[in-house]
Amino acid sequence: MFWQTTRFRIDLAQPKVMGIVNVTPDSFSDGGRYGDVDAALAHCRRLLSEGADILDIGGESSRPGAHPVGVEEELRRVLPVLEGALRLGCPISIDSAKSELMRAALALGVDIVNDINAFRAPGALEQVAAHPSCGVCLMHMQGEPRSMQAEPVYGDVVREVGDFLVARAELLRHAGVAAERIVLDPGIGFGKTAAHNFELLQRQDALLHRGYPLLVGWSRKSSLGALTGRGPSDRMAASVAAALAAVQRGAHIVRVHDVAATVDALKVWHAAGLPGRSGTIGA
Ligand code: 8Y4
Repeated sequence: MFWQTTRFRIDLAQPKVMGIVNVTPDSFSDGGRYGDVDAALAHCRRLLSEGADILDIGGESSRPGAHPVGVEEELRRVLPVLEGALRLGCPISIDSAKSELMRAALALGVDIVNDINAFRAPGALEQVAAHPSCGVCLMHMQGEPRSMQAEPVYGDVVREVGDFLVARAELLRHAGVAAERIVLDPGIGFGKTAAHNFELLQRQDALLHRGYPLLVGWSRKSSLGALTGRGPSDRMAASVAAALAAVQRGAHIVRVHDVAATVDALKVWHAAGLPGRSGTIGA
Protein backbone atom coordinates (compact mmCIF):
# COMPACT_ATOMS: atom_id res chain seq x y z
CA MET A 1 0.00 0.00 0.00
CA PHE A 2 1.25 3.47 -0.90
CA TRP A 3 0.36 7.07 -0.06
CA GLN A 4 0.74 9.35 -3.06
CA THR A 5 1.83 12.85 -2.05
CA THR A 6 3.18 15.86 -3.97
CA ARG A 7 6.84 14.80 -4.10
CA PHE A 8 6.88 11.35 -2.50
CA ARG A 9 5.03 8.07 -2.99
CA ILE A 10 5.24 6.81 0.58
CA ASP A 11 5.52 3.02 1.01
CA LEU A 12 3.26 1.98 3.90
CA ALA A 13 4.38 -1.66 4.05
CA GLN A 14 6.19 -0.66 7.27
CA PRO A 15 4.52 1.71 9.74
CA LYS A 16 5.51 5.34 9.32
CA VAL A 17 6.05 7.97 12.01
CA MET A 18 4.67 11.49 11.54
CA GLY A 19 6.43 13.95 13.88
CA ILE A 20 4.42 16.86 15.27
CA VAL A 21 5.76 20.40 14.83
CA ASN A 22 3.60 23.03 16.55
CA VAL A 23 4.26 26.60 15.48
CA THR A 24 2.02 28.21 18.08
CA PRO A 25 2.97 31.14 20.34
CA ASP A 26 3.26 28.79 23.33
CA SER A 27 5.72 26.47 21.54
CA PHE A 28 8.56 28.32 19.79
CA SER A 29 7.83 31.93 20.53
CA ASP A 30 9.99 34.96 20.97
CA GLY A 31 7.08 37.17 19.97
CA GLY A 32 7.05 36.51 16.23
CA ARG A 33 10.67 37.33 15.36
CA TYR A 34 12.96 35.21 13.16
CA GLY A 35 13.99 33.14 16.19
CA ASP A 36 10.63 31.41 16.12
CA VAL A 37 11.27 30.09 12.63
CA ASP A 38 14.81 28.98 13.51
CA ALA A 39 13.59 27.17 16.61
CA ALA A 40 10.82 25.41 14.69
CA LEU A 41 13.24 24.32 11.95
CA ALA A 42 15.72 23.09 14.57
CA HIS A 43 12.88 21.00 15.99
CA CYS A 44 12.14 19.66 12.48
CA ARG A 45 15.79 18.60 12.05
CA ARG A 46 15.80 16.97 15.47
CA LEU A 47 12.66 14.93 14.71
CA LEU A 48 14.20 13.80 11.41
CA SER A 49 17.42 12.75 13.16
CA GLU A 50 15.25 10.74 15.56
CA GLY A 51 13.70 8.85 12.66
CA ALA A 52 10.54 10.72 11.70
CA ASP A 53 9.28 9.83 8.20
CA ILE A 54 6.90 12.80 7.80
CA LEU A 55 6.70 16.20 9.54
CA ASP A 56 3.29 17.69 10.35
CA ILE A 57 3.50 21.46 10.75
CA GLY A 58 0.63 23.42 12.29
CA GLY A 59 0.01 26.96 13.54
CA GLU A 60 -3.31 26.66 15.33
CA SER A 61 -3.93 24.84 18.59
CA SER A 62 -6.77 22.34 18.17
CA ARG A 63 -6.78 21.33 21.82
CA PRO A 64 -10.20 21.14 23.46
CA GLY A 65 -11.34 24.64 24.39
CA ALA A 66 -8.78 26.38 22.14
CA HIS A 67 -9.94 29.48 20.31
CA PRO A 68 -9.58 29.75 16.53
CA VAL A 69 -6.68 31.78 15.10
CA GLY A 70 -7.11 34.31 12.28
CA VAL A 71 -5.94 33.41 8.79
CA GLU A 72 -3.32 36.19 8.59
CA GLU A 73 -1.79 35.14 11.90
CA GLU A 74 -1.69 31.47 10.92
CA LEU A 75 -0.08 32.30 7.55
CA ARG A 76 2.51 34.52 9.26
CA ARG A 77 3.43 31.75 11.71
CA VAL A 78 3.47 28.77 9.40
CA LEU A 79 4.63 29.80 5.92
CA PRO A 80 8.27 30.63 6.80
CA VAL A 81 8.58 27.32 8.66
CA LEU A 82 7.05 25.38 5.75
CA GLU A 83 9.45 27.06 3.33
CA GLY A 84 12.46 25.91 5.37
CA ALA A 85 11.04 22.45 6.12
CA LEU A 86 10.43 21.78 2.41
CA ARG A 87 14.21 21.81 1.94
CA LEU A 88 14.80 19.01 4.48
CA GLY A 89 14.15 16.18 1.99
CA CYS A 90 11.18 14.53 3.74
CA PRO A 91 7.43 14.69 3.17
CA ILE A 92 5.93 17.82 4.75
CA SER A 93 2.35 17.99 5.94
CA ILE A 94 0.41 21.18 6.69
CA ASP A 95 -1.98 20.84 9.63
CA SER A 96 -4.76 23.27 8.84
CA ALA A 97 -8.49 23.34 8.15
CA LYS A 98 -8.39 26.73 6.39
CA SER A 99 -8.57 26.85 2.58
CA GLU A 100 -6.33 29.98 2.45
CA LEU A 101 -3.60 28.11 4.35
CA MET A 102 -3.99 25.09 2.09
CA ARG A 103 -3.69 27.26 -1.04
CA ALA A 104 -0.55 29.01 0.20
CA ALA A 105 1.04 25.78 1.46
CA LEU A 106 0.30 23.90 -1.77
CA ALA A 107 1.76 26.80 -3.77
CA LEU A 108 4.99 26.36 -1.77
CA GLY A 109 5.01 22.67 -2.69
CA VAL A 110 3.77 21.02 0.50
CA ASP A 111 3.30 17.24 0.21
CA ILE A 112 0.25 16.57 2.40
CA VAL A 113 -2.75 18.48 3.74
CA ASN A 114 -3.81 17.20 7.17
CA ASP A 115 -7.27 18.58 7.91
CA ILE A 116 -8.90 17.81 11.28
CA ASN A 117 -12.15 19.01 9.68
CA ALA A 118 -11.94 16.61 6.70
CA PHE A 119 -12.21 19.45 4.14
CA ARG A 120 -15.63 20.63 5.31
CA ALA A 121 -14.63 24.34 5.49
CA PRO A 122 -15.69 26.52 2.52
CA GLY A 123 -13.22 26.13 -0.36
CA ALA A 124 -11.07 23.49 1.35
CA LEU A 125 -12.10 20.52 -0.78
CA GLU A 126 -11.60 22.65 -3.93
CA GLN A 127 -7.99 23.39 -2.94
CA VAL A 128 -6.90 19.76 -2.83
CA ALA A 129 -9.11 18.77 -5.77
CA ALA A 130 -7.38 21.44 -7.90
CA HIS A 131 -3.97 19.96 -7.02
CA PRO A 132 -2.75 17.05 -9.16
CA SER A 133 -1.08 14.92 -6.51
CA CYS A 134 -0.96 16.20 -2.91
CA GLY A 135 -1.70 13.68 -0.17
CA VAL A 136 -4.68 14.29 2.10
CA CYS A 137 -5.53 13.11 5.61
CA LEU A 138 -9.24 13.11 6.42
CA MET A 139 -9.90 13.19 10.17
CA HIS A 140 -13.16 12.60 11.99
CA MET A 141 -14.35 15.20 14.49
CA GLN A 142 -17.75 15.50 16.15
CA GLY A 143 -18.54 19.19 16.80
CA GLU A 144 -15.81 21.83 16.73
CA PRO A 145 -12.68 22.24 18.87
CA ARG A 146 -14.15 24.93 21.16
CA SER A 147 -17.06 22.77 22.31
CA MET A 148 -16.46 19.22 21.06
CA GLN A 149 -15.76 17.67 24.47
CA ALA A 150 -18.97 19.06 26.03
CA GLU A 151 -21.10 15.94 25.58
CA PRO A 152 -20.01 13.63 22.76
CA VAL A 153 -22.77 11.14 21.89
CA TYR A 154 -22.68 8.17 19.49
CA GLY A 155 -24.75 5.10 18.81
CA ASP A 156 -21.87 2.97 17.52
CA VAL A 157 -18.78 5.18 17.50
CA VAL A 158 -16.74 2.88 15.23
CA ARG A 159 -19.47 2.60 12.62
CA GLU A 160 -20.26 6.33 12.70
CA VAL A 161 -16.60 7.36 12.41
CA GLY A 162 -16.00 4.85 9.59
CA ASP A 163 -19.13 5.88 7.68
CA PHE A 164 -18.25 9.57 7.97
CA LEU A 165 -14.67 9.03 6.76
CA VAL A 166 -15.69 6.89 3.80
CA ALA A 167 -18.38 9.42 2.81
CA ARG A 168 -15.81 12.24 2.90
CA ALA A 169 -13.33 10.11 0.92
CA GLU A 170 -16.00 9.40 -1.72
CA LEU A 171 -16.74 13.12 -2.00
CA LEU A 172 -13.05 13.87 -2.58
CA ARG A 173 -12.80 11.10 -5.15
CA HIS A 174 -15.78 12.47 -7.06
CA ALA A 175 -14.04 15.86 -7.01
CA GLY A 176 -11.04 14.22 -8.70
CA VAL A 177 -8.76 13.20 -5.82
CA ALA A 178 -7.28 9.76 -6.57
CA ALA A 179 -7.84 7.05 -3.93
CA GLU A 180 -4.07 6.62 -3.48
CA ARG A 181 -3.82 10.21 -2.20
CA ILE A 182 -6.29 9.63 0.66
CA VAL A 183 -5.59 8.53 4.24
CA LEU A 184 -8.27 8.23 6.96
CA ASP A 185 -7.96 9.12 10.66
CA PRO A 186 -10.49 8.36 13.43
CA GLY A 187 -9.60 11.62 15.24
CA ILE A 188 -8.75 10.38 18.71
CA GLY A 189 -9.95 12.97 21.27
CA PHE A 190 -11.98 15.06 18.83
CA GLY A 191 -15.53 14.97 20.20
CA LYS A 192 -15.02 11.62 21.93
CA THR A 193 -14.91 10.41 25.51
CA ALA A 194 -12.04 8.22 26.72
CA ALA A 195 -14.39 5.23 26.35
CA HIS A 196 -15.12 6.17 22.72
CA ASN A 197 -11.40 6.54 21.99
CA PHE A 198 -10.49 3.15 23.47
CA GLU A 199 -13.36 1.50 21.62
CA LEU A 200 -11.90 2.96 18.40
CA LEU A 201 -8.58 1.33 19.35
CA GLN A 202 -10.11 -2.04 20.32
CA ARG A 203 -12.12 -2.23 17.12
CA GLN A 204 -9.69 -0.33 14.89
CA ASP A 205 -9.66 -3.22 12.37
CA ALA A 206 -13.20 -2.19 11.39
CA LEU A 207 -11.73 1.05 10.00
CA LEU A 208 -9.25 -0.86 7.84
CA HIS A 209 -11.69 -2.76 5.66
CA ARG A 210 -12.45 0.41 3.79
CA GLY A 211 -9.40 0.17 1.51
CA TYR A 212 -7.72 3.38 2.68
CA PRO A 213 -4.60 3.58 4.85
CA LEU A 214 -5.13 4.64 8.48
CA LEU A 215 -3.33 7.39 10.41
CA VAL A 216 -3.85 7.60 14.17
CA GLY A 217 -2.83 10.20 16.76
CA TRP A 218 -2.83 9.20 20.43
CA SER A 219 0.22 11.21 21.44
CA ARG A 220 -0.13 12.84 24.90
CA LYS A 221 -3.93 12.94 24.61
CA SER A 222 -6.19 13.24 27.64
CA SER A 223 -7.65 9.72 27.35
CA LEU A 224 -4.15 8.48 28.22
CA GLY A 225 -4.14 10.86 31.18
CA ALA A 226 -7.54 9.53 32.25
CA LEU A 227 -6.04 6.03 32.33
CA THR A 228 -2.68 6.82 33.95
CA GLY A 229 -3.52 9.85 36.06
CA ARG A 230 -0.64 11.76 34.45
CA GLY A 231 -0.45 15.23 32.89
CA PRO A 232 0.35 15.94 29.21
CA SER A 233 4.12 16.27 29.74
CA ASP A 234 4.27 12.88 31.49
CA ARG A 235 2.43 10.69 28.99
CA MET A 236 5.29 9.44 26.83
CA ALA A 237 5.15 5.78 27.92
CA ALA A 238 1.36 5.73 27.55
CA SER A 239 1.65 7.42 24.14
CA VAL A 240 4.22 4.90 22.89
CA ALA A 241 2.07 1.98 24.10
CA ALA A 242 -0.97 3.42 22.33
CA ALA A 243 1.02 3.94 19.12
CA LEU A 244 2.25 0.33 19.22
CA ALA A 245 -1.24 -1.00 19.89
CA ALA A 246 -2.55 1.05 16.96
CA VAL A 247 0.18 -0.28 14.66
CA GLN A 248 -0.44 -3.82 15.88
CA ARG A 249 -4.10 -3.33 14.98
CA GLY A 250 -3.11 -2.19 11.48
CA ALA A 251 -2.46 1.57 11.59
CA HIS A 252 -0.11 2.65 8.79
CA ILE A 253 0.99 6.00 10.21
CA VAL A 254 1.23 7.25 13.79
CA ARG A 255 1.27 10.99 14.57
CA VAL A 256 3.53 11.56 17.59
CA HIS A 257 5.40 14.16 19.64
CA ASP A 258 8.00 11.70 20.97
CA VAL A 259 9.61 10.46 17.78
CA ALA A 260 12.76 8.86 19.24
CA ALA A 261 10.85 6.75 21.76
CA THR A 262 8.24 5.72 19.19
CA VAL A 263 10.86 4.74 16.61
CA ASP A 264 12.74 2.64 19.23
CA ALA A 265 9.52 0.91 20.24
CA LEU A 266 8.62 0.17 16.60
CA LYS A 267 12.05 -1.38 16.04
CA VAL A 268 11.47 -3.79 18.93
CA TRP A 269 7.89 -4.46 17.80
CA HIS A 270 9.20 -5.24 14.30
CA ALA A 271 11.94 -7.56 15.62
CA ALA A 272 9.32 -9.43 17.68
CA GLY A 273 7.70 -10.47 14.39
CA LEU A 274 4.22 -10.36 15.82
CA PRO A 275 1.36 -11.24 13.54
CA GLY A 276 -1.19 -8.57 12.73
CA ARG A 277 -0.93 -5.91 10.02
CA SER A 278 -2.50 -8.27 7.46
CA GLY A 279 -1.08 -11.31 9.27
CA THR A 280 2.30 -11.02 7.57
CA ILE A 281 5.42 -10.72 9.69
CA GLY A 282 6.78 -7.23 9.20
CA ALA A 283 4.33 -6.52 6.40
C1 8Y4 B 1 -1.33 17.32 24.55
C2 8Y4 B 1 -0.78 17.67 23.35
C3 8Y4 B 1 -2.65 16.96 24.60
C4 8Y4 B 1 -1.55 17.64 22.20
C5 8Y4 B 1 -3.42 16.95 23.46
C6 8Y4 B 1 -2.88 17.28 22.26
C7 8Y4 B 1 -4.58 14.97 15.43
C8 8Y4 B 1 -4.27 15.85 14.39
C9 8Y4 B 1 -4.18 16.88 16.30
C10 8Y4 B 1 -4.90 13.61 15.10
C11 8Y4 B 1 -4.54 14.22 12.80
C12 8Y4 B 1 -3.37 17.13 19.86
C13 8Y4 B 1 -3.70 18.27 14.23
C14 8Y4 B 1 -4.49 17.49 18.99
N1 8Y4 B 1 -4.50 15.62 16.60
N2 8Y4 B 1 -4.25 15.49 13.09
N3 8Y4 B 1 -4.03 17.06 14.94
N4 8Y4 B 1 -4.86 13.29 13.77
N5 8Y4 B 1 -4.53 13.80 11.52
N6 8Y4 B 1 -3.70 17.29 21.16
O1 8Y4 B 1 -5.22 12.77 15.95
O2 8Y4 B 1 -2.31 16.76 19.46
S1 8Y4 B 1 -3.96 18.20 17.41
